[in-house]
Amino acid sequence: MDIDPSKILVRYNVQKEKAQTPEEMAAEMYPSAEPARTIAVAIFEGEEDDVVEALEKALASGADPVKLIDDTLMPGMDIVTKLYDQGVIFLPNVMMSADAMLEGIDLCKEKAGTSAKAKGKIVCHVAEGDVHDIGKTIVAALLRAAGYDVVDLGRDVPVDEVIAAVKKENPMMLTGTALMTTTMYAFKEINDRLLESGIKIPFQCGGGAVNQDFVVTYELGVYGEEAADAAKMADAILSGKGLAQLKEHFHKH
Ligand code: B12
Repeated sequence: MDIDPSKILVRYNVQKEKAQTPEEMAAEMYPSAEPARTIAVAIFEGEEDDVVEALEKALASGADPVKLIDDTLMPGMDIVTKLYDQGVIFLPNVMMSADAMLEGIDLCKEKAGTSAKAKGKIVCHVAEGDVHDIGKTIVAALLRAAGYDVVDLGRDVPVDEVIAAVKKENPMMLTGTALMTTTMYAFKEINDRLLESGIKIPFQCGGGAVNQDFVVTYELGVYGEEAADAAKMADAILSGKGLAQLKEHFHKH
Protein backbone atom coordinates (compact mmCIF):
# COMPACT_ATOMS: atom_id res chain seq x y z
CA MET A 1 0.00 0.00 0.00
CA ASP A 2 1.23 3.51 -0.88
CA ILE A 3 1.39 5.83 2.11
CA ASP A 4 1.53 9.56 1.67
CA PRO A 5 3.60 10.76 4.67
CA SER A 6 2.39 14.37 4.38
CA LYS A 7 -1.16 13.18 5.18
CA ILE A 8 0.03 11.54 8.37
CA LEU A 9 1.89 14.70 9.38
CA VAL A 10 -1.19 16.80 8.79
CA ARG A 11 -3.32 14.39 10.76
CA TYR A 12 -0.99 14.62 13.75
CA ASN A 13 -0.69 18.35 13.33
CA VAL A 14 3.08 18.22 12.92
CA GLN A 15 3.34 19.96 9.60
CA LYS A 16 1.29 22.97 10.59
CA GLU A 17 3.00 23.82 13.87
CA LYS A 18 6.01 26.00 13.30
CA ALA A 19 7.91 26.68 16.51
CA GLN A 20 8.36 30.38 17.15
CA THR A 21 11.16 31.93 19.15
CA PRO A 22 10.25 34.41 21.95
CA GLU A 23 11.66 37.18 19.72
CA GLU A 24 9.32 36.20 16.87
CA MET A 25 6.35 36.09 19.22
CA ALA A 26 7.24 39.52 20.62
CA ALA A 27 7.69 40.90 17.10
CA GLU A 28 4.07 40.03 16.30
CA MET A 29 2.92 42.18 19.21
CA TYR A 30 5.07 45.28 18.78
CA PRO A 31 3.09 48.44 18.08
CA SER A 32 3.52 49.74 14.52
CA ALA A 33 3.87 53.45 15.34
CA GLU A 34 7.15 55.05 16.34
CA PRO A 35 8.62 55.65 18.89
CA ALA A 36 6.36 53.05 20.58
CA ARG A 37 7.86 50.27 18.46
CA THR A 38 11.53 51.05 19.14
CA ILE A 39 10.79 51.46 22.86
CA ALA A 40 8.81 48.20 23.02
CA VAL A 41 11.69 46.33 21.36
CA ALA A 42 14.18 47.91 23.79
CA ILE A 43 12.02 47.00 26.81
CA PHE A 44 11.60 43.42 25.59
CA GLU A 45 15.36 43.13 25.08
CA GLY A 46 16.08 44.82 28.42
CA GLU A 47 18.17 47.50 26.71
CA GLU A 48 17.87 50.43 29.14
CA ASP A 49 20.14 52.71 27.08
CA ASP A 50 18.00 52.22 23.98
CA VAL A 51 14.83 53.01 25.96
CA VAL A 52 16.37 56.22 27.28
CA GLU A 53 17.78 57.20 23.88
CA ALA A 54 14.42 56.76 22.11
CA LEU A 55 12.59 58.65 24.87
CA GLU A 56 15.11 61.50 24.80
CA LYS A 57 14.66 61.80 21.04
CA ALA A 58 10.87 61.90 21.41
CA LEU A 59 11.08 64.44 24.26
CA ALA A 60 13.44 66.63 22.24
CA SER A 61 10.88 66.75 19.42
CA GLY A 62 8.21 67.92 21.85
CA ALA A 63 6.49 64.71 23.03
CA ASP A 64 4.62 64.92 26.34
CA PRO A 65 6.44 62.86 29.03
CA VAL A 66 3.22 61.65 30.65
CA LYS A 67 1.80 60.52 27.30
CA LEU A 68 5.09 58.71 26.60
CA ILE A 69 4.53 56.59 29.74
CA ASP A 70 1.04 55.63 28.59
CA ASP A 71 1.65 55.27 24.87
CA THR A 72 5.13 53.74 24.71
CA LEU A 73 6.40 52.32 28.02
CA MET A 74 3.16 50.60 29.08
CA PRO A 75 2.54 48.79 25.75
CA GLY A 76 6.19 47.63 25.86
CA MET A 77 5.83 46.13 29.33
CA ASP A 78 2.46 44.60 28.36
CA ILE A 79 4.21 42.41 25.80
CA VAL A 80 6.69 41.20 28.43
CA THR A 81 3.85 40.46 30.86
CA LYS A 82 1.88 38.49 28.23
CA LEU A 83 4.87 36.36 27.20
CA TYR A 84 5.79 35.70 30.84
CA ASP A 85 2.23 34.62 31.60
CA GLN A 86 2.35 32.25 28.61
CA GLY A 87 5.60 30.72 29.89
CA VAL A 88 7.53 31.91 26.84
CA ILE A 89 10.04 34.04 28.76
CA PHE A 90 11.31 33.70 32.33
CA LEU A 91 12.08 35.78 35.41
CA PRO A 92 15.59 36.94 34.40
CA ASN A 93 14.19 38.37 31.15
CA VAL A 94 11.34 40.01 33.03
CA MET A 95 13.76 41.58 35.52
CA MET A 96 15.84 43.11 32.75
CA SER A 97 12.72 44.42 31.02
CA ALA A 98 11.36 45.81 34.29
CA ASP A 99 14.61 47.68 34.92
CA ALA A 100 14.55 49.15 31.41
CA MET A 101 10.90 50.18 31.90
CA LEU A 102 11.65 51.80 35.30
CA GLU A 103 14.60 53.70 33.83
CA GLY A 104 12.22 55.08 31.21
CA ILE A 105 9.62 56.05 33.81
CA ASP A 106 12.31 57.84 35.85
CA LEU A 107 13.29 59.92 32.84
CA CYS A 108 9.65 60.83 32.01
CA LYS A 109 8.97 61.61 35.68
CA GLU A 110 11.96 63.95 35.80
CA LYS A 111 10.88 65.73 32.60
CA ALA A 112 7.25 66.05 33.69
CA GLY A 113 8.27 68.00 36.82
CA THR A 114 5.58 69.30 39.17
CA SER A 115 3.60 72.49 39.35
CA ALA A 116 4.94 75.22 41.63
CA LYS A 117 2.43 74.70 44.40
CA ALA A 118 1.36 71.13 45.10
CA LYS A 119 -2.39 70.46 45.11
CA GLY A 120 -2.07 68.12 48.10
CA LYS A 121 0.03 65.37 49.62
CA ILE A 122 -0.35 61.64 48.80
CA VAL A 123 1.52 58.67 50.26
CA CYS A 124 2.16 55.72 47.88
CA HIS A 125 3.49 52.27 48.71
CA VAL A 126 3.77 48.64 47.60
CA ALA A 127 2.46 46.08 50.11
CA GLU A 128 4.71 44.38 52.63
CA GLY A 129 6.45 41.34 51.09
CA ASP A 130 5.84 42.49 47.52
CA VAL A 131 8.64 43.78 45.27
CA HIS A 132 6.48 44.51 42.20
CA ASP A 133 6.81 48.26 41.94
CA ILE A 134 6.25 49.14 38.29
CA GLY A 135 2.54 49.95 38.74
CA LYS A 136 3.22 51.99 41.89
CA THR A 137 5.98 53.91 40.10
CA ILE A 138 3.57 54.78 37.28
CA VAL A 139 0.90 55.83 39.79
CA ALA A 140 3.41 58.07 41.60
CA ALA A 141 4.68 59.58 38.34
CA LEU A 142 1.17 60.39 37.12
CA LEU A 143 0.22 61.91 40.49
CA ARG A 144 3.33 64.10 40.47
CA ALA A 145 2.62 65.11 36.89
CA ALA A 146 -0.92 66.07 37.93
CA GLY A 147 0.53 68.45 40.55
CA TYR A 148 0.47 66.38 43.75
CA ASP A 149 3.25 66.11 46.29
CA VAL A 150 3.99 62.37 46.44
CA VAL A 151 5.69 60.66 49.35
CA ASP A 152 6.82 57.40 47.74
CA LEU A 153 7.59 54.81 50.42
CA GLY A 154 8.81 52.31 47.81
CA ARG A 155 8.20 48.57 47.70
CA ASP A 156 7.86 45.84 50.35
CA VAL A 157 6.84 48.44 52.94
CA PRO A 158 6.06 47.09 56.42
CA VAL A 159 2.59 48.00 57.72
CA ASP A 160 4.16 49.87 60.67
CA GLU A 161 6.09 52.07 58.27
CA VAL A 162 2.94 52.93 56.28
CA ILE A 163 1.07 53.89 59.47
CA ALA A 164 4.01 55.98 60.72
CA ALA A 165 4.27 57.79 57.37
CA VAL A 166 0.55 58.60 57.31
CA LYS A 167 0.74 59.99 60.85
CA LYS A 168 3.82 62.06 59.99
CA GLU A 169 2.78 63.35 56.55
CA ASN A 170 -0.97 63.76 57.11
CA PRO A 171 -1.80 63.04 53.43
CA MET A 172 -5.17 63.60 51.74
CA MET A 173 -5.03 60.02 50.43
CA LEU A 174 -2.99 56.80 50.62
CA THR A 175 -2.34 54.40 47.74
CA GLY A 176 -1.41 50.73 47.90
CA THR A 177 -0.20 48.36 45.17
CA ALA A 178 -0.10 44.56 45.43
CA LEU A 179 0.67 42.08 42.67
CA MET A 180 0.48 38.97 44.79
CA THR A 181 -2.56 37.37 46.40
CA THR A 182 -0.41 36.70 49.48
CA THR A 183 0.61 40.33 50.06
CA MET A 184 -2.63 42.23 49.45
CA TYR A 185 -3.98 41.33 52.92
CA ALA A 186 -1.62 43.96 54.34
CA PHE A 187 -4.15 46.52 53.07
CA LYS A 188 -6.81 45.26 55.50
CA GLU A 189 -4.34 45.54 58.34
CA ILE A 190 -3.44 49.09 57.33
CA ASN A 191 -7.15 49.94 57.16
CA ASP A 192 -7.75 48.60 60.68
CA ARG A 193 -4.70 50.33 62.14
CA LEU A 194 -5.69 53.67 60.56
CA LEU A 195 -9.24 53.41 61.90
CA GLU A 196 -7.92 52.50 65.39
CA SER A 197 -5.94 55.75 65.27
CA GLY A 198 -9.03 57.69 64.15
CA ILE A 199 -7.60 58.37 60.66
CA LYS A 200 -10.23 58.17 57.92
CA ILE A 201 -8.45 59.02 54.66
CA PRO A 202 -9.38 57.31 51.37
CA PHE A 203 -7.06 54.34 50.71
CA GLN A 204 -6.96 53.62 46.98
CA CYS A 205 -5.66 50.14 46.18
CA GLY A 206 -4.71 48.52 42.87
CA GLY A 207 -2.24 46.18 41.18
CA GLY A 208 -2.56 42.86 39.40
CA ALA A 209 -3.72 40.81 42.41
CA VAL A 210 -6.26 43.32 43.67
CA ASN A 211 -9.86 43.59 42.56
CA GLN A 212 -12.94 45.51 43.63
CA ASP A 213 -14.46 42.53 45.49
CA PHE A 214 -11.44 42.46 47.77
CA VAL A 215 -11.16 46.21 48.29
CA VAL A 216 -14.80 46.63 49.34
CA THR A 217 -14.13 44.34 52.32
CA TYR A 218 -12.37 47.16 54.22
CA GLU A 219 -13.92 50.49 55.06
CA LEU A 220 -11.34 52.97 53.73
CA GLY A 221 -10.68 51.02 50.53
CA VAL A 222 -11.46 52.36 47.07
CA TYR A 223 -10.45 50.22 44.08
CA GLY A 224 -8.22 51.72 41.38
CA GLU A 225 -8.04 49.79 38.15
CA GLU A 226 -5.78 52.01 36.05
CA ALA A 227 -2.82 54.08 37.22
CA ALA A 228 -4.57 57.19 35.89
CA ASP A 229 -7.43 56.62 38.39
CA ALA A 230 -5.17 57.82 41.23
CA ALA A 231 -4.99 61.41 39.98
CA LYS A 232 -8.69 61.28 39.08
CA MET A 233 -9.53 60.24 42.62
CA ALA A 234 -7.26 62.90 44.16
CA ASP A 235 -9.03 65.53 42.03
CA ALA A 236 -12.39 64.16 43.17
CA ILE A 237 -11.29 64.46 46.82
CA LEU A 238 -10.28 68.08 46.21
CA SER A 239 -13.67 68.75 44.67
CA GLY A 240 -15.21 67.73 48.01
CA LYS A 241 -16.19 64.07 47.43
CA GLY A 242 -16.24 61.93 50.58
CA LEU A 243 -15.44 58.22 50.91
CA ALA A 244 -18.96 57.04 50.04
CA GLN A 245 -19.09 59.22 46.93
CA LEU A 246 -15.64 58.06 45.84
CA LYS A 247 -16.73 54.43 46.08
CA GLU A 248 -19.90 55.28 44.20
CA HIS A 249 -17.89 56.96 41.46
CA PHE A 250 -14.92 54.59 41.13
CA HIS A 251 -16.61 51.23 41.70
CA LYS A 252 -18.50 49.26 39.08
CA HIS A 253 -22.07 48.50 40.11
C1 B12 B 1 7.44 42.16 36.26
C2 B12 B 1 7.14 40.99 37.17
C3 B12 B 1 8.09 40.68 38.14
C4 B12 B 1 9.39 41.49 38.33
C5 B12 B 1 9.04 42.74 39.15
C6 B12 B 1 9.95 43.90 38.83
C7 B12 B 1 9.45 45.19 39.44
N1 B12 B 1 10.39 46.04 39.75
O1 B12 B 1 8.27 45.40 39.63
C8 B12 B 1 10.26 40.46 39.11
C9 B12 B 1 11.02 39.64 38.08
C10 B12 B 1 11.25 41.02 40.13
C11 B12 B 1 9.18 39.56 39.72
C12 B12 B 1 9.40 38.79 40.84
C13 B12 B 1 8.45 37.90 41.35
N2 B12 B 1 7.23 37.62 40.84
CO1 B12 B 1 6.44 38.61 39.39
N3 B12 B 1 5.61 39.28 37.87
C14 B12 B 1 5.93 40.25 37.05
C15 B12 B 1 4.85 40.32 35.93
C16 B12 B 1 5.40 39.57 34.70
C17 B12 B 1 4.43 41.70 35.49
C18 B12 B 1 3.98 42.65 36.61
C19 B12 B 1 4.00 44.08 36.12
O2 B12 B 1 4.94 44.82 36.38
N4 B12 B 1 2.97 44.46 35.36
C20 B12 B 1 2.88 45.78 34.75
C21 B12 B 1 2.37 46.81 35.77
C22 B12 B 1 2.28 48.16 35.09
O3 B12 B 1 1.08 46.39 36.20
P1 B12 B 1 0.46 46.63 37.66
O4 B12 B 1 1.52 46.71 38.71
O5 B12 B 1 -0.67 45.70 37.88
O6 B12 B 1 -0.10 48.10 37.58
C23 B12 B 1 -1.16 48.53 36.71
C24 B12 B 1 -2.52 48.54 37.39
O7 B12 B 1 -2.72 47.42 38.22
C25 B12 B 1 -2.55 49.86 38.09
N5 B12 B 1 -2.17 49.98 39.49
C26 B12 B 1 -1.18 49.36 40.20
N6 B12 B 1 -1.16 49.82 41.45
C27 B12 B 1 -2.12 50.75 41.57
C28 B12 B 1 -2.48 51.55 42.64
C29 B12 B 1 -3.51 52.47 42.47
C30 B12 B 1 -3.87 53.35 43.59
C31 B12 B 1 -4.17 52.60 41.22
C32 B12 B 1 -5.22 53.57 41.03
C33 B12 B 1 -3.82 51.78 40.15
C34 B12 B 1 -2.78 50.87 40.33
O8 B12 B 1 -1.68 50.70 37.37
C35 B12 B 1 -0.85 49.99 36.45
C36 B12 B 1 -1.13 50.42 35.04
O9 B12 B 1 -2.40 50.90 34.84
C37 B12 B 1 3.64 39.58 36.60
C38 B12 B 1 2.65 38.89 35.66
C39 B12 B 1 1.33 39.63 35.59
N7 B12 B 1 0.44 39.08 34.81
O10 B12 B 1 1.09 40.64 36.24
C40 B12 B 1 4.36 38.60 37.55
C41 B12 B 1 3.65 38.18 38.84
C42 B12 B 1 3.00 39.38 39.51
N8 B12 B 1 4.78 37.71 39.65
C43 B12 B 1 4.49 36.67 40.38
C44 B12 B 1 5.40 36.02 41.24
C45 B12 B 1 4.90 34.74 41.90
C46 B12 B 1 6.70 36.52 41.47
C47 B12 B 1 7.78 35.92 42.39
C48 B12 B 1 7.31 35.33 43.71
C49 B12 B 1 8.53 34.87 41.54
C50 B12 B 1 9.58 34.04 42.22
N9 B12 B 1 9.34 32.76 42.12
O11 B12 B 1 10.52 34.57 42.79
C51 B12 B 1 8.70 37.14 42.62
C52 B12 B 1 8.12 38.03 43.75
C53 B12 B 1 9.02 38.37 44.83
C54 B12 B 1 8.28 39.26 45.81
N10 B12 B 1 8.45 38.99 47.07
O12 B12 B 1 7.57 40.17 45.44
C55 B12 B 1 3.04 36.22 40.18
C56 B12 B 1 2.13 36.56 41.37
C57 B12 B 1 1.10 35.46 41.59
C58 B12 B 1 0.05 35.85 42.59
N11 B12 B 1 -1.13 36.16 42.09
O13 B12 B 1 0.28 35.89 43.75
C59 B12 B 1 2.68 36.92 38.82
C60 B12 B 1 1.20 37.28 38.65
C61 B12 B 1 3.13 35.94 37.70
C62 B12 B 1 2.33 34.65 37.68
N12 B12 B 1 1.36 34.55 36.79
O14 B12 B 1 2.57 33.76 38.44
N13 B12 B 1 8.02 39.65 39.04
